[in-house]
Amino acid sequence: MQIKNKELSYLFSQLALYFEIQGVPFKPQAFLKVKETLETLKEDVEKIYQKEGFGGLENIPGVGKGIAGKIEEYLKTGEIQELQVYRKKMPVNIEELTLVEGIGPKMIKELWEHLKIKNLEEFERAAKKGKIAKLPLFGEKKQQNILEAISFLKKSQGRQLLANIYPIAKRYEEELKESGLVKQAVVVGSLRRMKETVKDIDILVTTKEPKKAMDFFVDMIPHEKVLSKGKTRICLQSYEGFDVGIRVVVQEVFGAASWYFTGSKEHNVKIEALAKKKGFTLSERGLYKGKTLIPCATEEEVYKALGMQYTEPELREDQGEVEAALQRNLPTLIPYDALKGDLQVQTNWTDGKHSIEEMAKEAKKQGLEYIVITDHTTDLSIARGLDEKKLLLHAKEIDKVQKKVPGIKILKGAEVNIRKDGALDIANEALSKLDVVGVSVHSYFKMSKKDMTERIVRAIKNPHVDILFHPTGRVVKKRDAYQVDIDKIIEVAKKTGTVLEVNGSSRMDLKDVYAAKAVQAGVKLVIDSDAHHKDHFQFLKYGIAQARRGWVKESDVINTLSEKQLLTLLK
Ligand code: DGT
Ligand code: ZN
Repeated sequence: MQIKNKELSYLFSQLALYFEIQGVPFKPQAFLKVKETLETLKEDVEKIYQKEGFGGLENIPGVGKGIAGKIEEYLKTGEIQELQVYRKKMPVNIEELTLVEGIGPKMIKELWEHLKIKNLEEFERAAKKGKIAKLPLFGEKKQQNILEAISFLKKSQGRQLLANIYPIAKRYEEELKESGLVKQAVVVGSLRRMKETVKDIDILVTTKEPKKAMDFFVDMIPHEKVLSKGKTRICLQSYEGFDVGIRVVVQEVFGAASWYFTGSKEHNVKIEALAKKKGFTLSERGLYKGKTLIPCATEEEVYKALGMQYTEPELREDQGEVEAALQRNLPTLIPYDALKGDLQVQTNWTDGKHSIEEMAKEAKKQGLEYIVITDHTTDLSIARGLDEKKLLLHAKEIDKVQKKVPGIKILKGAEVNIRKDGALDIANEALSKLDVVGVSVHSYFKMSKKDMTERIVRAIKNPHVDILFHPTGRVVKKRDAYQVDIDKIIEVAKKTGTVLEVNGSSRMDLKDVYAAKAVQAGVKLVIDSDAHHKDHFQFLKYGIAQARRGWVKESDVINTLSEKQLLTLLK
């Protein structure tokens, strides 16, 4: 990527935050749009400007006169004056503060105006002293929640959410391959295993021209600084704060090296011991019998030499996969292209960004055969949840859109709230008219384990309920799961034929190990994107990844079925 594009996209995200805080309408969205465009733009804005002038900038999608002016200003002066003014007036690390669960722009403004709070540390200190509770938008309970949220945030700092780092890593991998300088390039480490959070990006390449390839790499990656540099390895600290490294190896050891750097460490340790037992030594330097290198250009050859089945990266966590691979007993994991539908999609009827029609069209474009529109219901007032009457209008609208968008089936559903006592916020009569009913917890997260479990059990025993959405309520890097007896939920789901969701958005809930438990108990799963925006259908792959990490097969997942088969199977 191009460094100026990267810097500008960061500045526009900053502007968006400041404008949002000031309550300026529309502009924040426009700035965010440009930020996204710049992030993926192949050409360098600086070159565009040099070649085509101001008009060239205006030709970039989403860039009008005003924004083109800001880009020009930055290219000429290295600054955007308007942003400088904001930064002077309110020198707050807004990005950091918005990471705290439950904190929005208005609150950040209040924190600054009343207490001059600039960052997370000052926020935490003030909360500990009880100063936050006294602010109009806060209060005693909110202060307590903030302290918990901050402590949670601190624990996960330094790790990136898979969905945020995966596209970046894949782009680097692609650009390296396209450069013509490398023979092979593969992202390794926890990213390749598709772990829910990832510390760094590591890329392994084979090349005849290590020096050239590494220079290209340094040019390609917008970085703060070079952390380390050797003949075959270089590590940079990226603009976003995480490390990106590249390592060059020779063809004959690519199999062993990519195996080694993919990990996990626990998986590696076990395999290394096994190799030793069989008279080999295996490390990042290759597979050896005595002093003789056994050339392995692929990981398949490494596993084969050890008398094992090839083990998919998602399984390499020492969760029994080594033993299973020795017995040729590994499951065939659900493929990344296996989903035919998405059973959790929100629209602008509640808290989604786009209309039913826009979401349906996009889903079709993504190759899905059906989607279920599952807008929120009554109790979720921040999302303007639908009541029984509005659900009927919603259904009518779906019928109308269905006529306009052929080639994808739009099913009727809802994301129904489970109340404190386990009752639902929509009457059974109305539920019976929907194709798919999903339920979820959106309130009273802090109940005892026993009460929460009973609450959910009561809800899924309702004969109209098909799916329990995001069963443990966590949001990765934001919020821990609520206290719940997952084994009990699985047991009742099995009895009632309730499907459990693996949510591909930042919830990643069920998480890998729970998904494994569920399918072992014979419970069916659904993998959803939980899309609130057209771009969110891509989250399906992260959901599939978590399912694969939980040893899930295609036959365990109901949205691999055709629409007809699916509807027959549901309660
Ligand atoms: P991360 O970075 O925390 O998200 O997780 P990983 O798995 O990417 O860990 P990282 O980057 O520290 O190391 C990359 C791989 O290198 C790791 O997955 C396995 C391998 N590795 C690192 N340390 C050791 C070790 O002490 N023994 C063995 N056998 N392998 C190791
Ligand atoms: Zn790593």
